[in-house]
Amino acid sequence: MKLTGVELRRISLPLVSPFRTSFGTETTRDALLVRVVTTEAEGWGECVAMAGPLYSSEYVDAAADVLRRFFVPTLAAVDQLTAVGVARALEKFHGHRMAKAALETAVLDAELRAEGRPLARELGAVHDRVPCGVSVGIMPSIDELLEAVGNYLDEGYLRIKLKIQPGWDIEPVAAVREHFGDVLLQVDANTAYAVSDARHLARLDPYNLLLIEQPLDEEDILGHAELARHLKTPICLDESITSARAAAAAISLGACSIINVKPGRVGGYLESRRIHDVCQAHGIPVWCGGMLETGLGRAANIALAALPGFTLPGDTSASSRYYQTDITTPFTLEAGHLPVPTTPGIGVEPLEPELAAVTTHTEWLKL
Ligand code: NPG
Repeated sequence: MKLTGVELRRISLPLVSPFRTSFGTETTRDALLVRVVTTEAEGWGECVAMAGPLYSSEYVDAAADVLRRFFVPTLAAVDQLTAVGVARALEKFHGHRMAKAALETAVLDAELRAEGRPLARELGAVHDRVPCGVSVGIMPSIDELLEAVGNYLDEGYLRIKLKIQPGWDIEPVAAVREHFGDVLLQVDANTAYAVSDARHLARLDPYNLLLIEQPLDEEDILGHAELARHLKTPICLDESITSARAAAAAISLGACSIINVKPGRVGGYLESRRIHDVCQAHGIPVWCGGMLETGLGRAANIALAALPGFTLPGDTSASSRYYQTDITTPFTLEAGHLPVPTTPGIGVEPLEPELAAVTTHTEWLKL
Protein backbone atom coordinates (compact mmCIF):
# COMPACT_ATOMS: atom_id res chain seq x y z
CA MET A 1 0.00 0.00 0.00
CA LYS A 2 1.25 3.48 -0.80
CA LEU A 3 -0.14 6.82 0.32
CA THR A 4 -1.32 8.91 -2.64
CA GLY A 5 -3.06 11.79 -0.87
CA VAL A 6 -4.31 13.07 2.48
CA GLU A 7 -7.20 15.38 3.28
CA LEU A 8 -7.33 17.38 6.52
CA ARG A 9 -10.87 18.44 7.26
CA ARG A 10 -11.89 20.75 10.08
CA ILE A 11 -15.40 20.43 11.43
CA SER A 12 -17.39 22.32 14.04
CA LEU A 13 -20.34 20.66 15.78
CA PRO A 14 -22.44 22.33 18.49
CA LEU A 15 -22.84 20.16 21.62
CA VAL A 16 -26.42 19.52 22.76
CA SER A 17 -25.49 21.02 26.14
CA PRO A 18 -22.35 22.73 27.49
CA PHE A 19 -19.81 20.30 28.99
CA ARG A 20 -17.97 21.77 31.99
CA THR A 21 -14.84 20.22 33.49
CA SER A 22 -12.14 21.50 35.85
CA PHE A 23 -10.19 22.64 32.76
CA GLY A 24 -12.92 24.55 30.95
CA THR A 25 -16.35 24.59 29.34
CA GLU A 26 -16.96 23.17 25.87
CA THR A 27 -20.00 24.27 23.87
CA THR A 28 -18.79 23.25 20.42
CA ARG A 29 -16.59 20.41 19.22
CA ASP A 30 -13.98 21.70 16.76
CA ALA A 31 -12.38 18.54 15.46
CA LEU A 32 -9.94 17.49 12.78
CA LEU A 33 -10.66 14.56 10.48
CA VAL A 34 -7.98 12.84 8.44
CA ARG A 35 -8.84 11.02 5.21
CA VAL A 36 -6.06 9.02 3.61
CA VAL A 37 -6.14 7.90 0.01
CA THR A 38 -3.91 4.94 -0.78
CA THR A 39 -3.31 2.68 -3.76
CA GLU A 40 -5.60 0.09 -2.12
CA ALA A 41 -8.42 1.96 -0.36
CA GLU A 42 -9.37 5.10 1.53
CA GLY A 43 -9.56 5.45 5.29
CA TRP A 44 -10.72 7.90 7.98
CA GLY A 45 -9.34 8.91 11.36
CA GLU A 46 -10.57 11.46 13.89
CA CYS A 47 -8.10 13.57 15.84
CA VAL A 48 -9.31 14.10 19.42
CA ALA A 49 -7.15 17.15 20.20
CA MET A 50 -9.21 20.00 21.64
CA ALA A 51 -9.17 23.67 20.56
CA GLY A 52 -6.75 24.61 23.37
CA PRO A 53 -3.97 22.78 25.29
CA LEU A 54 -6.06 22.38 28.46
CA TYR A 55 -6.63 18.64 28.79
CA SER A 56 -3.10 17.91 27.55
CA SER A 57 -0.36 19.79 25.69
CA GLU A 58 -1.89 18.96 22.31
CA TYR A 59 -4.37 21.21 20.51
CA VAL A 60 -6.04 20.94 17.16
CA ASP A 61 -4.14 23.61 15.18
CA ALA A 62 -0.86 22.07 16.33
CA ALA A 63 -2.09 18.61 15.28
CA ALA A 64 -2.93 19.88 11.78
CA ASP A 65 0.47 21.59 11.57
CA VAL A 66 2.52 18.57 12.64
CA LEU A 67 0.56 16.31 10.29
CA ARG A 68 1.05 18.68 7.36
CA ARG A 69 4.73 19.49 7.96
CA PHE A 70 6.15 16.26 9.35
CA PHE A 71 3.94 13.18 9.60
CA VAL A 72 2.26 13.08 6.19
CA PRO A 73 5.47 13.78 4.19
CA THR A 74 7.26 11.07 6.21
CA LEU A 75 4.54 8.47 5.52
CA ALA A 76 4.34 9.50 1.87
CA ALA A 77 7.96 8.35 1.50
CA VAL A 78 7.19 4.84 2.79
CA ASP A 79 6.82 2.40 -0.13
CA GLN A 80 5.16 -0.54 1.60
CA LEU A 81 2.89 1.27 3.99
CA THR A 82 1.05 -0.77 6.64
CA ALA A 83 -0.81 0.32 9.76
CA VAL A 84 1.81 -1.29 12.03
CA GLY A 85 4.51 0.58 10.12
CA VAL A 86 3.01 4.01 10.91
CA ALA A 87 4.24 4.23 14.52
CA ARG A 88 7.68 3.00 13.47
CA ALA A 89 7.95 5.59 10.68
CA LEU A 90 6.86 8.40 13.04
CA GLU A 91 8.86 7.24 16.08
CA LYS A 92 11.59 9.83 15.56
CA PHE A 93 9.06 12.61 16.19
CA HIS A 94 8.45 13.22 19.88
CA GLY A 95 4.95 13.42 21.32
CA HIS A 96 1.92 14.58 19.29
CA ARG A 97 0.19 11.28 20.01
CA MET A 98 -3.28 12.53 19.11
CA ALA A 99 -2.08 13.55 15.65
CA LYS A 100 -0.24 10.23 15.25
CA ALA A 101 -3.34 8.31 16.36
CA ALA A 102 -5.56 10.04 13.79
CA LEU A 103 -3.17 9.25 10.95
CA GLU A 104 -2.54 5.66 12.07
CA THR A 105 -6.30 5.06 12.40
CA ALA A 106 -6.92 6.35 8.89
CA VAL A 107 -4.20 4.03 7.49
CA LEU A 108 -5.55 1.12 9.57
CA ASP A 109 -9.07 1.82 8.28
CA ALA A 110 -7.81 1.83 4.67
CA GLU A 111 -5.79 -1.37 5.16
CA LEU A 112 -8.67 -3.25 6.82
CA ARG A 113 -11.15 -2.06 4.17
CA ALA A 114 -8.83 -3.29 1.46
CA GLU A 115 -8.63 -6.68 3.18
CA GLY A 116 -12.33 -6.80 4.12
CA ARG A 117 -11.59 -7.10 7.87
CA PRO A 118 -13.45 -5.28 10.66
CA LEU A 119 -11.41 -3.38 13.28
CA ALA A 120 -13.02 -5.26 16.18
CA ARG A 121 -11.84 -8.61 14.79
CA GLU A 122 -8.40 -7.16 14.10
CA LEU A 123 -8.00 -5.95 17.69
CA GLY A 124 -9.28 -9.17 19.25
CA ALA A 125 -12.78 -8.15 20.32
CA VAL A 126 -14.90 -10.79 22.05
CA HIS A 127 -18.24 -8.96 22.41
CA ASP A 128 -20.79 -7.80 19.85
CA ARG A 129 -22.09 -4.95 22.02
CA VAL A 130 -20.55 -2.89 24.81
CA PRO A 131 -22.05 -1.50 28.05
CA CYS A 132 -22.13 2.29 28.12
CA GLY A 133 -21.62 4.93 30.75
CA VAL A 134 -22.05 8.67 30.53
CA SER A 135 -19.85 11.51 31.75
CA VAL A 136 -21.73 14.33 33.48
CA GLY A 137 -20.06 17.74 33.58
CA ILE A 138 -19.90 20.16 36.50
CA MET A 139 -23.37 21.70 36.87
CA PRO A 140 -24.54 25.11 38.07
CA SER A 141 -26.55 23.48 40.91
CA ILE A 142 -27.25 20.14 42.60
CA ASP A 143 -30.85 20.24 41.34
CA GLU A 144 -29.68 20.54 37.73
CA LEU A 145 -27.19 17.73 38.30
CA LEU A 146 -29.87 15.41 39.68
CA GLU A 147 -32.13 16.20 36.74
CA ALA A 148 -29.36 15.45 34.22
CA VAL A 149 -28.37 12.19 35.95
CA GLY A 150 -32.03 11.13 36.17
CA ASN A 151 -32.50 11.71 32.44
CA TYR A 152 -29.39 9.69 31.56
CA LEU A 153 -30.49 6.81 33.80
CA ASP A 154 -33.93 6.90 32.14
CA GLU A 155 -32.18 6.60 28.77
CA GLY A 156 -30.51 3.43 30.02
CA TYR A 157 -26.91 4.43 30.78
CA LEU A 158 -25.39 1.77 33.02
CA ARG A 159 -22.83 3.94 34.83
CA ILE A 160 -22.57 7.59 35.78
CA LYS A 161 -19.30 9.52 35.91
CA LEU A 162 -19.32 12.88 37.67
CA LYS A 163 -16.73 15.51 36.90
CA ILE A 164 -15.37 16.91 40.17
CA GLN A 165 -13.10 19.77 41.28
CA PRO A 166 -12.41 21.44 44.64
CA GLY A 167 -15.74 22.90 45.77
CA TRP A 168 -17.79 20.44 43.65
CA ASP A 169 -17.00 16.96 44.92
CA ILE A 170 -18.43 15.49 48.15
CA GLU A 171 -21.78 17.26 47.90
CA PRO A 172 -22.70 16.20 44.33
CA VAL A 173 -21.55 12.62 45.00
CA ALA A 174 -23.60 12.44 48.21
CA ALA A 175 -26.66 13.87 46.42
CA VAL A 176 -26.47 11.41 43.51
CA ARG A 177 -25.96 8.45 45.87
CA GLU A 178 -28.86 9.49 48.05
CA HIS A 179 -31.18 10.04 45.09
CA PHE A 180 -30.32 7.14 42.82
CA GLY A 181 -29.27 4.40 45.26
CA ASP A 182 -26.65 1.89 44.19
CA VAL A 183 -26.17 3.00 40.57
CA LEU A 184 -22.60 2.42 39.27
CA LEU A 185 -20.91 5.73 40.07
CA GLN A 186 -17.39 7.12 39.57
CA VAL A 187 -15.71 10.53 39.57
CA ASP A 188 -13.16 12.28 37.36
CA ALA A 189 -10.95 15.08 38.72
CA ASN A 190 -8.84 15.81 35.61
CA THR A 191 -5.75 16.59 37.78
CA ALA A 192 -7.54 19.17 39.96
CA TYR A 193 -6.17 18.04 43.37
CA ALA A 194 -2.87 17.77 45.30
CA VAL A 195 -1.56 14.97 47.54
CA SER A 196 -2.29 17.27 50.49
CA ASP A 197 -6.02 16.84 49.64
CA ALA A 198 -5.81 13.15 50.65
CA ARG A 199 -7.88 13.58 53.79
CA HIS A 200 -10.56 15.51 51.91
CA LEU A 201 -10.72 12.95 49.08
CA ALA A 202 -11.01 10.14 51.65
CA ARG A 203 -14.44 11.63 52.44
CA LEU A 204 -15.56 10.06 49.13
CA ASP A 205 -14.81 6.57 50.49
CA PRO A 206 -18.22 5.96 52.12
CA TYR A 207 -20.00 6.44 48.77
CA ASN A 208 -18.70 3.20 47.32
CA LEU A 209 -17.44 4.69 44.05
CA LEU A 210 -16.09 2.44 41.29
CA LEU A 211 -13.05 4.71 41.04
CA ILE A 212 -11.61 8.21 41.23
CA GLU A 213 -9.99 9.19 37.95
CA GLN A 214 -6.77 11.21 37.70
CA PRO A 215 -6.92 13.20 40.94
CA LEU A 216 -3.34 14.57 40.62
CA ASP A 217 -1.08 16.09 37.99
CA GLU A 218 -0.34 13.86 35.01
CA GLU A 219 3.37 13.60 35.89
CA ASP A 220 2.77 12.81 39.56
CA ILE A 221 2.94 9.01 39.50
CA LEU A 222 4.50 8.76 42.96
CA GLY A 223 1.90 11.17 44.31
CA HIS A 224 -0.86 8.85 43.08
CA ALA A 225 0.89 5.90 44.73
CA GLU A 226 1.00 7.87 48.01
CA LEU A 227 -2.64 8.92 47.67
CA ALA A 228 -3.68 5.31 47.00
CA ARG A 229 -2.43 4.45 50.51
CA HIS A 230 -4.92 6.93 52.01
CA LEU A 231 -8.03 6.15 49.93
CA LYS A 232 -10.35 3.14 49.81
CA THR A 233 -11.73 4.38 46.48
CA PRO A 234 -9.63 2.78 43.69
CA ILE A 235 -7.45 5.21 41.73
CA CYS A 236 -7.78 5.15 37.93
CA LEU A 237 -5.28 6.96 35.71
CA ASP A 238 -6.13 8.76 32.47
CA GLU A 239 -3.86 11.72 31.57
CA SER A 240 -0.76 9.99 33.06
CA ILE A 241 -1.01 6.92 30.83
CA THR A 242 0.48 7.84 27.46
CA SER A 243 1.87 4.41 26.47
CA ALA A 244 2.05 0.74 27.44
CA ARG A 245 5.40 1.51 29.11
CA ALA A 246 3.80 4.27 31.22
CA ALA A 247 0.99 1.86 32.15
CA ALA A 248 3.47 -0.82 33.25
CA ALA A 249 5.40 1.70 35.38
CA ALA A 250 2.26 3.14 37.02
CA ILE A 251 1.00 -0.34 37.85
CA SER A 252 4.27 -1.53 39.34
CA LEU A 253 4.62 1.65 41.43
CA GLY A 254 1.10 1.14 42.84
CA ALA A 255 -0.17 4.41 41.37
CA CYS A 256 -3.41 2.95 40.02
CA SER A 257 -5.58 -0.14 40.14
CA ILE A 258 -7.68 0.73 37.03
CA ILE A 259 -6.76 2.41 33.73
CA ASN A 260 -8.80 4.53 31.30
CA VAL A 261 -7.66 3.85 27.72
CA LYS A 262 -8.11 6.67 25.22
CA PRO A 263 -6.62 5.81 21.83
CA GLY A 264 -5.87 9.44 20.98
CA ARG A 265 -3.95 10.01 24.21
CA VAL A 266 -1.71 6.97 23.66
CA GLY A 267 -1.01 7.31 19.93
CA GLY A 268 -3.60 4.94 18.47
CA TYR A 269 -5.55 1.69 18.62
CA LEU A 270 -2.48 -0.54 18.31
CA GLU A 271 -0.84 0.99 21.39
CA SER A 272 -4.25 0.87 23.12
CA ARG A 273 -4.32 -2.87 22.57
CA ARG A 274 -0.83 -3.16 24.10
CA ILE A 275 -2.02 -1.26 27.16
CA HIS A 276 -5.01 -3.60 27.36
CA ASP A 277 -2.64 -6.59 27.22
CA VAL A 278 -0.29 -5.20 29.90
CA CYS A 279 -3.25 -4.47 32.17
CA GLN A 280 -4.82 -7.86 31.59
CA ALA A 281 -1.56 -9.58 32.51
CA HIS A 282 -1.54 -7.61 35.80
CA GLY A 283 -5.24 -8.11 36.56
CA ILE A 284 -5.89 -4.38 36.12
CA PRO A 285 -9.36 -3.60 34.68
CA VAL A 286 -9.52 -1.10 31.82
CA TRP A 287 -12.33 0.95 30.28
CA CYS A 288 -12.58 3.08 27.19
CA GLY A 289 -12.53 6.85 27.69
CA GLY A 290 -14.10 9.41 25.40
CA MET A 291 -13.23 12.84 24.07
CA LEU A 292 -16.53 13.99 22.63
CA GLU A 293 -15.87 12.05 19.42
CA THR A 294 -18.16 12.09 16.42
CA GLY A 295 -19.51 8.79 15.11
CA LEU A 296 -16.18 8.18 13.34
CA GLY A 297 -14.10 8.09 16.50
CA ARG A 298 -16.91 6.46 18.45
CA ALA A 299 -17.11 3.49 16.06
CA ALA A 300 -13.43 2.67 16.57
CA ASN A 301 -13.67 3.21 20.35
CA ILE A 302 -16.53 0.72 20.53
CA ALA A 303 -14.46 -1.88 18.68
CA LEU A 304 -11.69 -1.41 21.27
CA ALA A 305 -14.13 -1.53 24.19
CA ALA A 306 -15.20 -5.00 23.01
CA LEU A 307 -11.82 -6.52 24.01
CA PRO A 308 -11.97 -8.92 26.98
CA GLY A 309 -10.09 -6.73 29.49
CA PHE A 310 -12.56 -3.84 29.10
CA THR A 311 -14.64 -4.95 32.05
CA LEU A 312 -16.05 -1.56 33.11
CA PRO A 313 -18.58 0.53 31.12
CA GLY A 314 -16.85 3.19 29.01
CA ASP A 315 -17.46 6.85 28.16
CA THR A 316 -18.86 5.50 24.91
CA SER A 317 -22.21 7.24 24.90
CA ALA A 318 -24.80 7.44 22.13
CA SER A 319 -24.54 10.15 19.45
CA SER A 320 -27.52 11.99 20.99
CA ARG A 321 -25.58 12.60 24.24
CA TYR A 322 -23.29 14.90 22.26
CA TYR A 323 -24.81 16.05 18.99
CA GLN A 324 -28.18 16.84 17.47
CA THR A 325 -26.86 15.52 14.16
CA ASP A 326 -23.83 13.24 14.02
CA ILE A 327 -21.68 12.99 10.87
CA THR A 328 -22.25 9.21 10.66
CA THR A 329 -25.37 7.11 11.05
CA PRO A 330 -26.06 7.86 14.73
CA PHE A 331 -25.16 5.37 17.44
CA THR A 332 -28.25 4.69 19.53
CA LEU A 333 -28.38 3.08 22.95
CA GLU A 334 -30.13 -0.27 23.28
CA ALA A 335 -30.64 -1.43 26.84
CA GLY A 336 -27.57 0.54 27.88
CA HIS A 337 -25.34 -0.91 25.16
CA LEU A 338 -23.96 0.15 21.77
CA PRO A 339 -23.43 -2.38 18.97
CA VAL A 340 -19.88 -3.15 17.83
CA PRO A 341 -19.51 -2.29 14.12
CA THR A 342 -19.07 -5.41 11.98
CA THR A 343 -18.23 -4.08 8.52
CA PRO A 344 -14.61 -3.70 7.28
CA GLY A 345 -12.31 -1.06 8.77
CA ILE A 346 -13.71 1.18 11.49
CA GLY A 347 -17.11 0.20 10.12
CA VAL A 348 -18.61 3.64 9.49
CA GLU A 349 -18.15 6.49 7.02
CA PRO A 350 -19.17 10.13 7.22
CA LEU A 351 -22.52 10.94 5.59
CA GLU A 352 -21.79 13.47 2.83
CA PRO A 353 -24.48 16.11 3.49
CA GLU A 354 -24.03 15.93 7.28
CA LEU A 355 -20.25 16.24 6.92
CA ALA A 356 -20.50 19.11 4.43
CA ALA A 357 -22.86 20.99 6.75
CA VAL A 358 -20.30 21.10 9.60
CA THR A 359 -17.07 21.43 7.59
CA THR A 360 -15.27 24.72 8.20
CA HIS A 361 -12.11 24.06 6.19
CA THR A 362 -10.75 21.39 3.85
CA GLU A 363 -7.12 21.04 2.92
CA TRP A 364 -5.81 18.55 0.38
CA LEU A 365 -2.15 17.66 1.00
CA LYS A 366 -0.46 16.92 -2.29
CA LEU A 367 2.25 14.32 -1.94
O1 NPG B 1 -18.25 11.02 26.60
O2 NPG B 1 -16.72 11.60 25.16
C1 NPG B 1 -17.25 11.67 26.27
C2 NPG B 1 -16.66 12.59 27.29
C3 NPG B 1 -16.03 11.85 28.40
O3 NPG B 1 -15.52 13.09 30.35
C4 NPG B 1 -15.18 12.75 29.24
N1 NPG B 1 -14.05 13.16 28.67
O4 NPG B 1 -11.44 14.04 30.85
O5 NPG B 1 -12.13 12.16 30.14
C5 NPG B 1 -12.17 13.39 30.13
C6 NPG B 1 -13.19 14.10 29.28
C7 NPG B 1 -12.62 14.95 28.18
C8 NPG B 1 -13.47 15.53 27.29
C9 NPG B 1 -11.29 15.17 28.03
C10 NPG B 1 -13.01 16.31 26.26
C11 NPG B 1 -10.82 15.95 27.01
C12 NPG B 1 -11.67 16.50 26.15
